[in-house]
Amino acid sequence: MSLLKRVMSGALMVSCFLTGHLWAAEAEYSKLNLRPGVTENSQRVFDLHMEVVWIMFAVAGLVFAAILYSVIRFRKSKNPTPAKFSHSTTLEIIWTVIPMLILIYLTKPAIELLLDMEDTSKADMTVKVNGIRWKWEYTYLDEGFSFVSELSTPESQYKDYARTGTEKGENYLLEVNNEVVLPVGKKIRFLLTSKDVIHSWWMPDFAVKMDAIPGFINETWTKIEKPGVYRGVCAELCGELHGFMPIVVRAVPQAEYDQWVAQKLEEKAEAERLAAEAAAKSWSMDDLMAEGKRVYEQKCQVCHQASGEGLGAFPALKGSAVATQGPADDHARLVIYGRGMMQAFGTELTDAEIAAVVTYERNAWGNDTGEMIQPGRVSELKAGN
Ligand code: HEC
Ligand SMILES: [Cu+2]
Repeated sequence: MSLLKRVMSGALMVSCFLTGHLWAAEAEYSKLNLRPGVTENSQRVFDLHMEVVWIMFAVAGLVFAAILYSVIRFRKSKNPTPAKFSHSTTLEIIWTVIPMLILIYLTKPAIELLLDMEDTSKADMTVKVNGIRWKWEYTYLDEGFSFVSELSTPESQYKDYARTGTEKGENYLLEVNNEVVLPVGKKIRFLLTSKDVIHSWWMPDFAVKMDAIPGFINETWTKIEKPGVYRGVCAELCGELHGFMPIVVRAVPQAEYDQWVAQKLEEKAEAERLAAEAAAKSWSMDDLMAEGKRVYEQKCQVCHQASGEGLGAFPALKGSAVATQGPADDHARLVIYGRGMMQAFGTELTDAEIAAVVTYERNAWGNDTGEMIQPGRVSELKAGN
Protein backbone atom coordinates (compact mmCIF):
# COMPACT_ATOMS: atom_id res chain seq x y z
CA MET A 1 0.00 0.00 0.00
CA SER A 2 1.33 3.43 -0.81
CA LEU A 3 1.93 5.91 2.01
CA LEU A 4 -0.81 8.19 0.69
CA LYS A 5 -3.40 5.40 0.80
CA ARG A 6 -2.39 4.51 4.34
CA VAL A 7 -2.73 8.11 5.50
CA MET A 8 -6.11 8.43 3.77
CA SER A 9 -7.56 5.27 5.26
CA GLY A 10 -6.19 6.20 8.67
CA ALA A 11 -7.86 9.60 8.52
CA LEU A 12 -11.11 7.98 7.43
CA MET A 13 -11.02 5.56 10.37
CA VAL A 14 -10.34 8.32 12.88
CA SER A 15 -13.21 10.43 11.57
CA CYS A 16 -15.63 7.46 11.61
CA PHE A 17 -14.61 6.73 15.21
CA LEU A 18 -15.12 10.36 16.27
CA THR A 19 -18.44 10.65 14.45
CA GLY A 20 -19.69 7.51 16.15
CA HIS A 21 -18.74 8.87 19.56
CA LEU A 22 -20.30 12.26 18.99
CA TRP A 23 -23.50 10.63 17.83
CA ALA A 24 -23.64 8.65 21.04
CA ALA A 25 -22.90 11.83 22.96
CA GLU A 26 -25.97 13.65 21.77
CA ALA A 27 -28.13 11.02 23.44
CA GLU A 28 -26.18 10.62 26.67
CA TYR A 29 -23.11 11.94 28.42
CA SER A 30 -19.89 10.86 26.73
CA LYS A 31 -16.45 11.28 28.22
CA LEU A 32 -15.10 12.42 24.85
CA ASN A 33 -17.49 15.32 24.48
CA LEU A 34 -18.60 18.40 26.41
CA ARG A 35 -21.32 17.66 28.94
CA PRO A 36 -24.79 19.17 28.38
CA GLY A 37 -24.83 20.32 32.02
CA VAL A 38 -27.75 21.32 34.20
CA THR A 39 -28.40 24.95 33.27
CA GLU A 40 -30.04 26.56 30.26
CA ASN A 41 -26.74 28.21 29.35
CA SER A 42 -24.74 25.00 29.58
CA GLN A 43 -27.32 23.35 27.29
CA ARG A 44 -27.00 26.25 24.84
CA VAL A 45 -23.20 26.00 24.92
CA PHE A 46 -23.51 22.28 24.25
CA ASP A 47 -25.98 22.74 21.37
CA LEU A 48 -23.88 25.42 19.74
CA HIS A 49 -20.79 23.26 20.10
CA MET A 50 -22.58 20.30 18.46
CA GLU A 51 -23.78 22.50 15.60
CA VAL A 52 -20.22 23.69 14.96
CA VAL A 53 -18.92 20.13 15.16
CA TRP A 54 -21.44 18.87 12.57
CA ILE A 55 -20.63 21.72 10.19
CA MET A 56 -16.97 20.94 10.69
CA PHE A 57 -17.57 17.29 9.85
CA ALA A 58 -19.53 18.23 6.72
CA VAL A 59 -16.70 20.52 5.55
CA ALA A 60 -14.06 17.90 6.35
CA GLY A 61 -16.13 15.26 4.51
CA LEU A 62 -16.38 17.44 1.41
CA VAL A 63 -12.67 18.22 1.40
CA PHE A 64 -11.70 14.58 1.95
CA ALA A 65 -14.11 13.47 -0.79
CA ALA A 66 -12.57 15.96 -3.24
CA ILE A 67 -9.06 14.79 -2.39
CA LEU A 68 -10.03 11.10 -2.67
CA TYR A 69 -11.78 11.72 -5.97
CA SER A 70 -8.77 13.54 -7.45
CA VAL A 71 -6.31 10.96 -6.17
CA ILE A 72 -8.24 8.09 -7.75
CA ARG A 73 -9.56 9.77 -10.89
CA PHE A 74 -6.26 11.43 -11.87
CA ARG A 75 -3.79 8.76 -10.73
CA LYS A 76 -0.63 8.42 -12.85
CA SER A 77 -1.62 5.13 -14.54
CA LYS A 78 -4.91 6.63 -15.82
CA ASN A 79 -3.63 10.12 -16.48
CA PRO A 80 0.06 10.04 -17.51
CA THR A 81 0.21 13.62 -18.85
CA PRO A 82 -0.94 16.07 -16.16
CA ALA A 83 -2.88 19.21 -17.09
CA LYS A 84 -0.83 22.42 -16.91
CA PHE A 85 -3.45 24.96 -15.75
CA SER A 86 -3.31 26.84 -12.44
CA HIS A 87 -5.84 29.19 -10.76
CA SER A 88 -9.59 29.25 -11.11
CA THR A 89 -11.12 32.56 -10.11
CA THR A 90 -14.63 31.07 -9.84
CA LEU A 91 -13.47 28.28 -7.52
CA GLU A 92 -11.43 30.69 -5.40
CA ILE A 93 -14.42 32.95 -4.92
CA ILE A 94 -16.60 29.97 -3.99
CA TRP A 95 -14.21 28.65 -1.39
CA THR A 96 -13.79 32.08 0.15
CA VAL A 97 -17.46 33.02 0.21
CA ILE A 98 -18.87 29.75 1.57
CA PRO A 99 -16.65 29.69 4.71
CA MET A 100 -17.43 33.39 5.24
CA LEU A 101 -21.17 32.67 5.11
CA ILE A 102 -20.73 29.79 7.56
CA LEU A 103 -18.82 32.04 9.98
CA ILE A 104 -21.41 34.80 9.73
CA TYR A 105 -24.17 32.25 10.33
CA LEU A 106 -22.40 31.02 13.49
CA THR A 107 -21.61 34.49 14.84
CA LYS A 108 -25.18 35.40 15.77
CA PRO A 109 -25.97 32.56 18.22
CA ALA A 110 -22.44 32.73 19.66
CA ILE A 111 -22.67 36.46 20.43
CA GLU A 112 -26.20 36.15 21.82
CA LEU A 113 -25.06 33.38 24.14
CA LEU A 114 -21.95 35.29 25.27
CA LEU A 115 -24.04 38.37 26.05
CA ASP A 116 -26.53 36.30 28.09
CA MET A 117 -23.70 34.65 29.99
CA GLU A 118 -22.34 38.09 30.88
CA ASP A 119 -25.68 39.50 31.99
CA THR A 120 -25.68 39.31 35.79
CA SER A 121 -28.60 41.73 36.25
CA LYS A 122 -31.84 40.79 38.07
CA ALA A 123 -30.17 38.15 40.22
CA ASP A 124 -32.16 36.58 43.08
CA MET A 125 -29.11 36.24 45.32
CA THR A 126 -25.36 36.89 45.43
CA VAL A 127 -22.50 34.71 46.61
CA LYS A 128 -18.97 36.05 46.91
CA VAL A 129 -16.27 33.54 46.00
CA ASN A 130 -12.79 34.23 47.32
CA GLY A 131 -9.86 32.14 46.08
CA ILE A 132 -7.19 31.44 48.70
CA ARG A 133 -4.22 29.15 48.11
CA TRP A 134 -5.62 26.36 48.17
CA LYS A 135 -9.21 26.60 49.26
CA TRP A 136 -12.34 28.65 48.55
CA GLU A 137 -14.13 31.04 50.88
CA TYR A 138 -17.83 31.59 50.18
CA THR A 139 -19.78 34.55 51.54
CA TYR A 140 -23.57 34.60 51.24
CA LEU A 141 -23.99 38.35 50.97
CA ASP A 142 -27.78 38.45 51.39
CA GLU A 143 -27.90 36.04 54.31
CA GLY A 144 -24.75 37.29 56.05
CA PHE A 145 -22.55 34.28 56.72
CA SER A 146 -19.44 32.80 55.21
CA PHE A 147 -17.37 29.65 55.36
CA VAL A 148 -14.21 28.13 53.96
CA SER A 149 -14.44 25.05 51.76
CA GLU A 150 -11.39 22.79 51.61
CA LEU A 151 -10.38 19.45 50.12
CA SER A 152 -11.53 16.59 52.35
CA THR A 153 -9.84 13.65 50.62
CA PRO A 154 -7.58 12.13 53.30
CA GLU A 155 -3.89 12.79 52.71
CA SER A 156 -3.17 9.05 52.83
CA GLN A 157 -4.92 8.70 49.45
CA TYR A 158 -2.47 10.98 47.60
CA LYS A 159 0.61 11.48 49.80
CA ASP A 160 2.86 8.46 50.18
CA TYR A 161 0.31 6.68 48.04
CA ALA A 162 2.81 4.24 46.60
CA ARG A 163 3.98 3.26 50.05
CA THR A 164 0.64 2.94 51.82
CA GLY A 165 -1.35 1.75 48.80
CA THR A 166 -4.55 3.32 50.19
CA GLU A 167 -7.63 2.82 47.99
CA LYS A 168 -8.76 6.00 46.23
CA GLY A 169 -12.28 7.07 47.20
CA GLU A 170 -15.12 7.58 44.73
CA ASN A 171 -14.73 11.37 44.62
CA TYR A 172 -10.96 11.38 44.91
CA LEU A 173 -9.71 15.02 45.05
CA LEU A 174 -13.24 16.22 44.18
CA GLU A 175 -14.69 16.35 47.71
CA VAL A 176 -14.75 19.13 50.32
CA ASN A 177 -15.55 19.65 54.00
CA ASN A 178 -18.18 22.37 53.38
CA GLU A 179 -20.38 22.12 50.29
CA VAL A 180 -21.80 25.23 48.64
CA VAL A 181 -25.57 24.81 48.93
CA LEU A 182 -27.66 26.72 46.37
CA PRO A 183 -31.37 26.80 45.51
CA VAL A 184 -32.54 25.46 42.12
CA GLY A 185 -34.46 27.70 39.72
CA LYS A 186 -32.97 30.94 41.12
CA LYS A 187 -30.64 33.29 39.31
CA ILE A 188 -27.47 33.27 41.42
CA ARG A 189 -24.84 35.93 40.90
CA PHE A 190 -21.23 35.15 41.83
CA LEU A 191 -18.66 37.82 42.68
CA LEU A 192 -15.17 36.43 42.30
CA THR A 193 -11.93 37.66 43.73
CA SER A 194 -8.75 36.30 45.28
CA LYS A 195 -6.63 36.85 48.38
CA ASP A 196 -3.32 35.92 46.76
CA VAL A 197 -2.75 34.68 43.20
CA ILE A 198 -5.08 34.17 40.23
CA HIS A 199 -7.51 31.28 40.67
CA SER A 200 -10.40 30.28 38.43
CA TRP A 201 -13.79 29.01 39.60
CA TRP A 202 -14.84 26.36 37.12
CA MET A 203 -18.11 24.40 37.22
CA PRO A 204 -18.44 22.42 33.96
CA ASP A 205 -22.07 21.43 34.70
CA PHE A 206 -23.06 25.13 34.80
CA ALA A 207 -20.84 26.20 31.88
CA VAL A 208 -19.30 28.69 34.32
CA LYS A 209 -15.58 29.41 34.40
CA MET A 210 -14.45 32.75 35.77
CA ASP A 211 -11.05 33.96 36.93
CA ALA A 212 -10.65 35.08 40.55
CA ILE A 213 -8.04 37.85 40.48
CA PRO A 214 -6.59 39.69 43.50
CA GLY A 215 -7.74 43.32 43.53
CA PHE A 216 -10.51 42.77 40.98
CA ILE A 217 -14.10 41.59 41.29
CA ASN A 218 -15.35 39.48 38.39
CA GLU A 219 -19.01 38.63 37.95
CA THR A 220 -20.78 35.63 36.57
CA TRP A 221 -24.06 33.85 37.20
CA THR A 222 -25.96 30.58 36.97
CA LYS A 223 -29.47 29.21 37.28
CA ILE A 224 -29.40 25.53 38.16
CA GLU A 225 -32.35 23.58 36.76
CA LYS A 226 -31.79 20.18 38.38
CA PRO A 227 -31.16 19.32 42.05
CA GLY A 228 -27.97 17.36 42.59
CA VAL A 229 -24.32 17.47 43.62
CA TYR A 230 -21.98 19.08 41.08
CA ARG A 231 -18.21 19.10 41.17
CA GLY A 232 -15.62 21.46 39.72
CA VAL A 233 -12.03 22.54 40.28
CA CYS A 234 -9.76 25.56 40.24
CA ALA A 235 -8.80 26.00 36.58
CA GLU A 236 -5.84 28.33 36.95
CA LEU A 237 -2.32 27.16 37.77
CA CYS A 238 -2.06 28.70 41.23
CA GLY A 239 0.84 26.92 42.88
CA GLU A 240 1.84 23.47 44.04
CA LEU A 241 -1.55 22.50 45.48
CA HIS A 242 -3.47 23.86 42.48
CA GLY A 243 -4.99 20.43 41.83
CA PHE A 244 -6.21 20.23 45.42
CA MET A 245 -8.84 22.98 45.60
CA PRO A 246 -12.04 21.39 44.30
CA ILE A 247 -15.52 22.95 44.26
CA VAL A 248 -18.65 21.09 45.32
CA VAL A 249 -22.11 22.62 44.82
CA ARG A 250 -25.24 20.96 46.19
CA ALA A 251 -28.34 22.28 44.42
CA VAL A 252 -31.54 21.80 46.42
CA PRO A 253 -35.18 22.99 46.33
CA GLN A 254 -35.86 26.38 47.90
CA ALA A 255 -37.40 24.97 51.12
CA GLU A 256 -34.39 22.80 51.77
CA TYR A 257 -32.11 25.76 51.02
CA ASP A 258 -33.97 27.93 53.55
CA GLN A 259 -33.48 25.23 56.17
CA TRP A 260 -29.76 25.06 55.41
CA VAL A 261 -29.45 28.85 55.72
CA ALA A 262 -31.23 28.78 59.09
CA GLN A 263 -28.86 26.06 60.25
CA LYS A 264 -25.80 28.01 59.03
CA LEU A 265 -26.97 31.12 60.89
CA GLU A 266 -27.48 29.07 64.06
CA GLU A 267 -23.99 27.59 63.67
CA LYS A 268 -22.59 31.08 63.22
CA ALA A 269 -24.29 32.37 66.39
CA GLU A 270 -23.07 29.31 68.32
CA ALA A 271 -19.50 29.72 66.99
CA GLU A 272 -19.54 33.40 67.98
CA ARG A 273 -20.77 32.51 71.47
CA LEU A 274 -18.06 29.84 71.87
CA ALA A 275 -15.40 32.18 70.50
CA ALA A 276 -16.40 34.92 72.95
CA GLU A 277 -16.32 32.39 75.80
CA ALA A 278 -12.90 31.08 74.71
CA ALA A 279 -11.58 34.62 74.32
CA ALA A 280 -12.75 35.65 77.79
CA LYS A 281 -11.10 32.85 79.72
CA SER A 282 -7.45 32.57 80.62
CA TRP A 283 -5.90 29.50 79.00
CA SER A 284 -3.28 27.17 80.48
CA MET A 285 -0.14 26.35 78.50
CA ASP A 286 -1.32 22.76 78.00
CA ASP A 287 -4.69 23.85 76.62
CA LEU A 288 -3.12 26.38 74.26
CA MET A 289 -0.61 23.78 73.00
CA ALA A 290 -3.29 21.13 72.40
CA GLU A 291 -5.59 23.55 70.57
CA GLY A 292 -2.61 25.10 68.75
CA LYS A 293 -1.49 21.71 67.42
CA ARG A 294 -5.00 21.07 66.07
CA VAL A 295 -5.13 24.47 64.33
CA TYR A 296 -1.58 24.09 63.00
CA GLU A 297 -2.32 20.68 61.46
CA GLN A 298 -5.49 21.95 59.85
CA LYS A 299 -4.39 25.37 58.59
CA CYS A 300 -0.62 25.80 58.55
CA GLN A 301 0.93 22.41 58.00
CA VAL A 302 0.37 22.26 54.21
CA CYS A 303 2.94 25.00 53.79
CA HIS A 304 5.13 25.03 56.91
CA GLN A 305 5.14 21.18 57.24
CA ALA A 306 4.48 19.00 60.31
CA SER A 307 8.13 19.26 61.34
CA GLY A 308 7.97 23.08 61.26
CA GLU A 309 10.93 22.99 58.90
CA GLY A 310 9.16 24.58 55.94
CA LEU A 311 9.44 23.61 52.30
CA GLY A 312 10.79 25.58 49.35
CA ALA A 313 9.27 29.09 49.43
CA PHE A 314 7.54 28.37 52.77
CA PRO A 315 9.93 29.35 55.57
CA ALA A 316 10.81 27.18 58.54
CA LEU A 317 9.17 28.15 61.82
CA LYS A 318 11.44 25.85 63.78
CA GLY A 319 14.12 28.20 65.13
CA SER A 320 12.79 31.12 63.03
CA ALA A 321 13.42 34.66 64.24
CA VAL A 322 9.71 35.53 64.32
CA ALA A 323 8.81 32.43 66.33
CA THR A 324 11.71 32.44 68.78
CA GLN A 325 13.32 35.91 69.10
CA GLY A 326 10.78 38.59 68.23
CA PRO A 327 7.93 39.45 70.63
CA ALA A 328 4.82 37.22 70.60
CA ASP A 329 2.74 40.28 69.64
CA ASP A 330 4.60 40.63 66.31
CA HIS A 331 4.22 36.91 65.67
CA ALA A 332 0.46 37.14 66.31
CA ARG A 333 0.16 40.26 64.13
CA LEU A 334 1.81 38.41 61.26
CA VAL A 335 -0.77 35.62 61.55
CA ILE A 336 -3.67 38.11 61.83
CA TYR A 337 -2.68 40.39 58.94
CA GLY A 338 -0.47 38.13 56.79
CA ARG A 339 2.79 39.15 55.14
CA GLY A 340 3.92 38.82 51.52
CA MET A 341 2.73 35.47 50.22
CA MET A 342 1.44 34.39 53.64
CA GLN A 343 -2.33 34.96 53.87
CA ALA A 344 -4.07 36.93 56.64
CA PHE A 345 -5.80 34.56 59.08
CA GLY A 346 -7.52 37.30 61.14
CA THR A 347 -11.01 36.52 59.87
CA GLU A 348 -10.64 32.80 59.20
CA LEU A 349 -9.49 31.93 62.74
CA THR A 350 -10.98 32.94 66.09
CA ASP A 351 -8.96 34.89 68.68
CA ALA A 352 -8.47 31.72 70.72
CA GLU A 353 -7.32 29.76 67.66
CA ILE A 354 -4.75 32.43 66.77
CA ALA A 355 -3.51 32.63 70.38
CA ALA A 356 -3.22 28.84 70.45
CA VAL A 357 -1.40 28.44 67.15
CA VAL A 358 1.06 31.23 67.95
CA THR A 359 1.75 29.69 71.36
CA TYR A 360 2.18 26.32 69.67
CA GLU A 361 4.68 27.69 67.14
CA ARG A 362 6.68 29.36 69.90
CA ASN A 363 7.02 26.13 71.87
CA ALA A 364 6.89 23.21 69.41
CA TRP A 365 9.85 21.62 67.58
CA GLY A 366 12.31 22.69 70.28
CA ASN A 367 11.46 26.40 69.95
CA ASP A 368 10.75 26.19 73.71
CA THR A 369 10.42 29.92 74.41
CA GLY A 370 8.05 29.10 77.27
CA GLU A 371 5.98 32.12 76.16
CA MET A 372 2.24 32.07 75.62
CA ILE A 373 -0.27 34.58 74.36
CA GLN A 374 -3.90 34.78 75.48
CA PRO A 375 -6.95 35.26 73.19
CA GLY A 376 -7.69 38.55 74.95
CA ARG A 377 -4.36 39.93 73.70
CA VAL A 378 -5.12 38.76 70.14
CA SER A 379 -8.41 40.62 70.35
CA GLU A 380 -6.55 43.80 71.41
CA LEU A 381 -4.05 43.36 68.55
CA LYS A 382 -6.94 43.03 66.08
CA ALA A 383 -8.36 46.29 67.43
CA GLY A 384 -4.96 47.89 66.75
CA ASN A 385 -3.71 48.22 70.35
C1 HEC B 1 -0.29 28.92 51.71
C2 HEC B 1 0.89 28.68 52.44
C3 HEC B 1 0.93 29.10 53.90
C4 HEC B 1 0.06 28.74 54.89
C5 HEC B 1 -1.18 27.87 54.80
C6 HEC B 1 0.56 29.34 56.09
N1 HEC B 1 1.69 30.06 55.83
FE1 HEC B 1 2.85 31.06 57.17
N2 HEC B 1 4.04 31.70 55.68
C7 HEC B 1 3.91 31.40 54.35
C8 HEC B 1 4.90 32.15 53.59
C9 HEC B 1 5.07 32.10 52.09
C10 HEC B 1 5.63 32.91 54.51
C11 HEC B 1 6.72 33.92 54.22
C12 HEC B 1 6.04 35.27 54.15
C13 HEC B 1 6.90 36.41 53.66
O1 HEC B 1 7.58 37.01 54.46
O2 HEC B 1 6.87 36.65 52.46
C14 HEC B 1 5.09 32.58 55.82
C15 HEC B 1 5.57 33.11 57.00
C16 HEC B 1 5.10 32.78 58.25
C17 HEC B 1 5.69 33.21 59.52
C18 HEC B 1 6.95 34.04 59.65
C19 HEC B 1 8.13 33.12 59.60
C20 HEC B 1 9.46 33.87 59.70
O3 HEC B 1 10.24 33.53 60.57
O4 HEC B 1 9.66 34.79 58.89
C21 HEC B 1 4.90 32.73 60.52
C22 HEC B 1 5.09 32.93 62.01
C23 HEC B 1 3.82 32.00 59.90
N3 HEC B 1 3.98 32.03 58.54
C24 HEC B 1 2.79 31.39 60.60
C25 HEC B 1 1.75 30.70 59.99
C26 HEC B 1 0.60 30.17 60.71
C27 HEC B 1 0.34 30.31 62.19
C28 HEC B 1 -0.18 29.56 59.78
C29 HEC B 1 -1.51 28.86 60.01
C30 HEC B 1 -2.52 29.56 60.74
C31 HEC B 1 0.47 29.72 58.49
N4 HEC B 1 1.63 30.42 58.67
C32 HEC B 1 -0.05 29.21 57.32
C33 HEC B 1 2.99 30.53 53.79
C34 HEC B 1 1.95 29.95 54.49
CU1 LIG C 1 -6.43 27.99 42.48
